[in-house]
Amino acid sequence: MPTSSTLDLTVVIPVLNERENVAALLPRLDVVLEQLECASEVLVVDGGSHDGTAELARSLGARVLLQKTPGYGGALREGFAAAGGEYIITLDADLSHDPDFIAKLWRARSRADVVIASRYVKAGVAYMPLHRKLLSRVLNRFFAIGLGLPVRDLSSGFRLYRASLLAELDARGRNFDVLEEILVKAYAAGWHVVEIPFTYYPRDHGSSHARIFRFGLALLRAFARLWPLRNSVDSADYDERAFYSKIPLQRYWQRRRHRIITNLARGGGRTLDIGCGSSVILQSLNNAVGLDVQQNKLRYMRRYDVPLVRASLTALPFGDATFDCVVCSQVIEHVPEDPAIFTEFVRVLRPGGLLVLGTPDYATIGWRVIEPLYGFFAPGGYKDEHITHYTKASLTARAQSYGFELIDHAYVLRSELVLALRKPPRGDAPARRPAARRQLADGAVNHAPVTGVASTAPAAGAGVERSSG
Ligand SMILES: Nc1nc2c(ncn2[C@@H]2O[C@H](COP(=O)(O)OP(=O)(O)OP(=O)(O)O)[C@@H](O)[C@H]2O)c(=O)[nH]1
Ligand SMILES: [Mg+2]
Repeated sequence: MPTSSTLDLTVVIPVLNERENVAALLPRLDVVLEQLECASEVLVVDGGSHDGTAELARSLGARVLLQKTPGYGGALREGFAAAGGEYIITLDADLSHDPDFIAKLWRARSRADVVIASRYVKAGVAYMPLHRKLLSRVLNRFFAIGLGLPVRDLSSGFRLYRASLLAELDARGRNFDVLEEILVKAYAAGWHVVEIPFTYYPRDHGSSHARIFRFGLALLRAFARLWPLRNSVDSADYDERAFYSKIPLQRYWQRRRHRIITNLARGGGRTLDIGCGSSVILQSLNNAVGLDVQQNKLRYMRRYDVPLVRASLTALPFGDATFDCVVCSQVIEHVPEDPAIFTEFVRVLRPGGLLVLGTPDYATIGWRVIEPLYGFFAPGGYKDEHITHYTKASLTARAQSYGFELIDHAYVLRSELVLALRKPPRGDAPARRPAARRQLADGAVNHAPVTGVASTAPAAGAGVERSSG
């Protein structure tokens, strides 16, 4: 695990019989790093070279690590674990990765958590033998489309990482497939990935370590391993991807819900979106704060410059009457029934404020048909996570008992219900407002800043707040 240290940058170079290339690379690297004017180190990870690469690298001033586990993946993992820099740059030793490009990667570090030197974005170029290039392009497109990753060059090993990200990523791939794995896991955790154009040349000396057939098989296996993770509801950008889904029903469902909720809430003043996930709804509400218990989803949403807070819906870190509107969609069915939920809705809304509340209606034929289908096609998915079941009648009655007035309602495909509820104008005290819960809500359980992502843990009793569909 990277140590928190005084170094700004570690350059990790996996090597296997690269003596001639290392002799040319390391002196050039020294010049580049000198110009960066940061505290840096060069870490060469040797995979058992028998041409004296390790000795030469050491004599040229690099820190050399003798690799214990096999393969390029093992080399990266061991290099990451031993690196002392706040940032890590990985590059190949064979001069395909021009060390001068490091200055561009370094400059781009403020734009993202992972920066890829990319051959396949506009202005990127790859000079490679035709068959290698074809294979590389096909595999890259296959992975990008199959895994829904908005990255053109997934297999580029020339990258900059924020070291803290790698520490929690747990990459396991043995060989070059580790590169795709890191990206899938980075997206799942909500980190921001960008590509900058780069020109790639074939290796200067020595022979390739990429065994095309074996490499292809390992990649296919990696694809099968990564697919469930990429498509899990826990992946940070799940909700946003669902909005652009290629599955017509999922796309329709997401968009219909978006339309209903934003139509009800737009222009509604200061808004709190509870359980925002990475949903486009938060984006569309232009005066909204996003709140969720899942750190990775909030991390993903940082790129949109929207105020974000990590907290539980049973202990909202806001003062009384802070919001004109509260949106809470696809949340309450995921958490146990708790009086604190409505108490908190009432508390943070101003008198006369609007609550837009969405959940599946278990009294509808639509939902009773759709949910078992979900359960069949996605065992262990949403069906098992919907632990509290509401109907229009039960939810309306609950809201009314807290003083809300039902002013409108709509359905997504006659199954998912959205209620528009008005808090009484004079802020009458709700009938069932337990004193103990009030204390929890006001008691600084999760008082997080409104901007940026707070790192506080979810409050006791916090549920998993996420969107399905
Ligand atoms: N430590 C270590 N380094 C490796 C291993 N396999 C490859 N490398 C290094 O990883 C980098 C990338 O490997 P390459 O052989 O260049 O792979 P490639 O770029 O796909 O193929 P060519 O450039 O066409 O040879 C080089 O610096 C290699 O020396 C390994 O098992 N252990
Ligand atoms: Mg190479």
